[in-house]
Amino acid sequence: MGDTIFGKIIRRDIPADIVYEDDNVLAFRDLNPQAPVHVLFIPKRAIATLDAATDADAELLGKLMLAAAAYARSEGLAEQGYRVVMNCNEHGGQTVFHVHLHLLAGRRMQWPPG
Ligand code: D5M
Repeated sequence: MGDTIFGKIIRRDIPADIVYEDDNVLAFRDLNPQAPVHVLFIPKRAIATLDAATDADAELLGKLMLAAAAYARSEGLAEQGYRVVMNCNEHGGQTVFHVHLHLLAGRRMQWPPG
């Protein structure tokens, strides 16, 4: 599995605005925010895409979701609500091939997404 820009962020080779970290998950602000709050949650152990995930990744992906939910709650975002998105491969809009969960909040989201 190739390294990505997110691997460099995990290793602190390049800077990022890190807002949350635990043993399994790192979260930092998106460089190109699409909402007033736009944070990316990534597993420290890289999985290229959701399509590449296996049963062995179930716990880690669950932790990713729960970390995003806990962060949203701790930042007071949960009551008004938020959106989490995971893009997969080209038509899904994935550009960085290290699984990541987008947490978007601070405005009313539209549906369907573009
Ligand atoms: O989302 C990839 C996201 O990653 C996209 O919203 C930009 C963001 N990005 C790319 N490089 C960086 C760095 N260095 N810091 C913070 N955010 C970054 P995708 O779902 O793959 O399209």
